[in-house]
Amino acid sequence: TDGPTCQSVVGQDSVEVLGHSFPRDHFTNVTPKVLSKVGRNLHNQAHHPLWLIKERIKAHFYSAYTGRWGTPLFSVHDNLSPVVTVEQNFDSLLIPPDHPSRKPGDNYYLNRTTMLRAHTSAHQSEMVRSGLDAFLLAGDVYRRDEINASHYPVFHQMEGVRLFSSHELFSKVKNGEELSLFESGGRRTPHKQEMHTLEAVKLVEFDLKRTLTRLVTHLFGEDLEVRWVDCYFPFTHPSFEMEVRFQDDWMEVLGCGVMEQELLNSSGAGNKLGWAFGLGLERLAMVLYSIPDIRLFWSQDERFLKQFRVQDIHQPICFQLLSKYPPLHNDISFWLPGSRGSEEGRESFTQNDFYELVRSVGGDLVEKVSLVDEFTHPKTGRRSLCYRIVYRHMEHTLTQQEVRLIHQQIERAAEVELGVQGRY
Ligand code: FA5
Ligand code: MG
Repeated sequence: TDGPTCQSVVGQDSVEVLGHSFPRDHFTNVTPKVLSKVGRNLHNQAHHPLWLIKERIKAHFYSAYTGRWGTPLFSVHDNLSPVVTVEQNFDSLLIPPDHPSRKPGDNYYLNRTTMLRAHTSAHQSEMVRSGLDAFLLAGDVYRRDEINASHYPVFHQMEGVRLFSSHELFSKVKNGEELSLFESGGRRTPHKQEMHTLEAVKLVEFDLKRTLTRLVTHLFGEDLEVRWVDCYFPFTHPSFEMEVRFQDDWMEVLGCGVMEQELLNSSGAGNKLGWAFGLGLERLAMVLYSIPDIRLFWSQDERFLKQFRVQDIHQPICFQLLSKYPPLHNDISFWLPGSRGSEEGRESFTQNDFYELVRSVGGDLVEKVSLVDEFTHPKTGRRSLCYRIVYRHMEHTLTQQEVRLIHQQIERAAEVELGVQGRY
């Protein structure tokens, strides 16, 4: 905020996103690759599978939850910019200044104060402050993360928030007029926040779990196996994750909980209690349509996209997997720069920097990167890592030659950009 005003600086000194210019500083770590995804808005692209899921969730909430006059209770927002302040993404959610989730290694910063949102929860506080009591919010979110079939640096979330006044929460309870939302002198326990009454929290938690169970049952039918896992978020307490059974394993599809009262107090809704959830649209779509790999959502291949072009959003989709072309793998090993605990006091090699580099060179051809070996030289103490990179093209069989070219570019880039010494 106190830097020079850059009016027409392009490229070097500033980052351009969605028609706005952001001055670079030592926090800037967005890459051209990730910026190229900003504005794609897959969730708003008609007939895209993520759009389809979003529309089905919308339709469910519109019809299942109506106000007194038959109007939808939940409003839906899907056009908020993914560029948010650090304050929105973290501070407004009570995430402490030194919390590990703020690490540049895990996030995409435009600069010290601005970032690509890491979750749709970044908008909770402003939406509540604007007076909304029940809303859904869909959007693209950005995280520097590992690379595999269910993790991609850009994915989509749907946030849901519902607030209750004392009257709304207790009106259906016998002698509800005698109950209250808040108590003083209470204690925080694994089940509730200090200022909440147990009866209020239990009703909110029950409504939250029932709402989400109804949602997934609506999407998947009765057969889906679901389980709740206790977890932790700085902005909800108690907090839960929902997992569903997928390909013989449990897959986490959403996080949720009773909103921290401090968040509501500072957003002008201190007289209410609320629940919130955030679900991964890709994860739901993968289970629903048996899409095996998260990269497919970015495919422009007609054979993929046309399968979702239905007249009616409730029409069942019979997704036929495009024939899976065989993978090829290549290993890369290198010595890390310097020795451990170098003087600068800052880690000179981080795993996510390497993942990022692999992805920016190899693009969507990279299916998976995994650490396969680690070695410390007994005399020099130098450390060496070996990663296996699995390459696969979604639309054709890769040749060893094609892969070798990309692999060599990765080897060179790792030496130049990360200062490692190749053992190629
Ligand atoms: C959150 O992002 C919280 N904001 C969720 C929340 C909202 C909690 C409101 C409480 C109240 P988490 O990081 O677990 O939590 O992500 C939520 C969901 O996004 C996950 O359950 C998963 O479905 C999806 N998700 C997370 N990381 C990825 C990824 N790298 N690729 C695809 N989907 C992901
Ligand atoms: Mg999680």
